[in-house]
Amino acid sequence: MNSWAATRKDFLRLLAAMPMAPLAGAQSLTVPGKRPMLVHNDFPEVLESPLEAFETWLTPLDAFFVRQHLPRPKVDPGSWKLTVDGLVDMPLSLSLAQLKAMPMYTVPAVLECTGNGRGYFKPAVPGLQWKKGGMGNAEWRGVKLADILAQAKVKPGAGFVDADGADKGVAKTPDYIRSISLKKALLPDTIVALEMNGQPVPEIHGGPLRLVVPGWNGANWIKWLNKLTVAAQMNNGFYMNPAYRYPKRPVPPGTAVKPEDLAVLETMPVKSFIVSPADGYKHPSGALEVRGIAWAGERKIMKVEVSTDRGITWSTAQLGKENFDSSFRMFRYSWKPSGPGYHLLMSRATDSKGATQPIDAAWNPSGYLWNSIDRVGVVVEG
Ligand SMILES: Nc1nc2c(c(=O)[nH]1)N[C@H]1C(S)=C(S)[C@@H](COP(=O)(O)O)O[C@H]1N2
Ligand SMILES: [Mo]
Repeated sequence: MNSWAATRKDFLRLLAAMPMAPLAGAQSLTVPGKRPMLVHNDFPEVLESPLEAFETWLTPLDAFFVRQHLPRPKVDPGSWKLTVDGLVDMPLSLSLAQLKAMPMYTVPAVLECTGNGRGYFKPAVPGLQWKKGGMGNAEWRGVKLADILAQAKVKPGAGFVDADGADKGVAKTPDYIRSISLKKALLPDTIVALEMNGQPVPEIHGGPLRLVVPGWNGANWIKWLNKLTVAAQMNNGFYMNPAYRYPKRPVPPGTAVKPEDLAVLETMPVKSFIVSPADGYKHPSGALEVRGIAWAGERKIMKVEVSTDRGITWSTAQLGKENFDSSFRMFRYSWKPSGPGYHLLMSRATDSKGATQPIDAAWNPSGYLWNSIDRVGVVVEG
């Protein structure tokens, strides 16, 4: 519909407006292949999932969130190549057909934007004002990155794999490249995905090829993957430094942090959401089922508790049967309201390392890793 020149002009206008002001309530918009989403930007697309997307263990593709820094590249699966170079004995250039001929693995995993929940930090942090829906759980299928690296024969001294997608830098926004440690790259769940929930990875989610880095922040999950470079040192481009860094020690809310006091982010924290009832729900009377989801970076969920008395007492919720590292765990709790009026429902998850959610996530200058205990208000009418 738009010519490139027109869309590029929009993009430059958007860049000029950065850092973005908090949206006074994102609007709904229909994008091809998507149900109405909360729109933070229409170009490049930044779309947040509505809460009902989390009623199921796998997040439906038409409701899965989207986050792009740059305009989407042109994609031609027939001529797609994934090159592997750098500290390797056998540089590779693999077609999709060659990748499909390799052993394929299925990995369920949560993809979560590092800034998911940024909109809840006080004082407010500039940037996309994500609420709860900057994440989703999908079943990814593809080739182990370890198998590709084994073919390329990594040389001694390698420590990192730089991943680059086909999207290119525009104006002052640099090319989007991320480095992951060779240790993470070689884990069996780190895959180069061709499928998402049983379909070819949709273009908007990085099809035909995207990196899946379970438990690590979404920034690492490179879309339209076409280049891997094995290196001794971590890439030091804009998206590794200063972007996606977190204070080495807690800082007073609202303060600046020196670059040398920031460290690269890797795993995501333990987190839970009440999906139903929705905040503001009016309940006629009687028992009410509280349902939600929990997940915990690279770990499993061991326990979810619900409080209906503002955190004074906590009851254990029933956990769903799907129980994998780095994936959603559903929970449910049958609540018998003590009487009519306004009630606050809270959820708190605990992971397989014993980590649990804080009352208030630590403020940080980029608004990353928001994982406060969830709270939803309900009015019981009778
Ligand atoms: N090539 C490329 N990969 C990318 C990005 C990008 O802008 N370009 N954004 C990253 C970020 S910050 C996130 S949160 C996820 C979002 O993936 P999704 O749009 O499929 O939900 O993709 C990551 N991979
Ligand atoms: Mo992100």
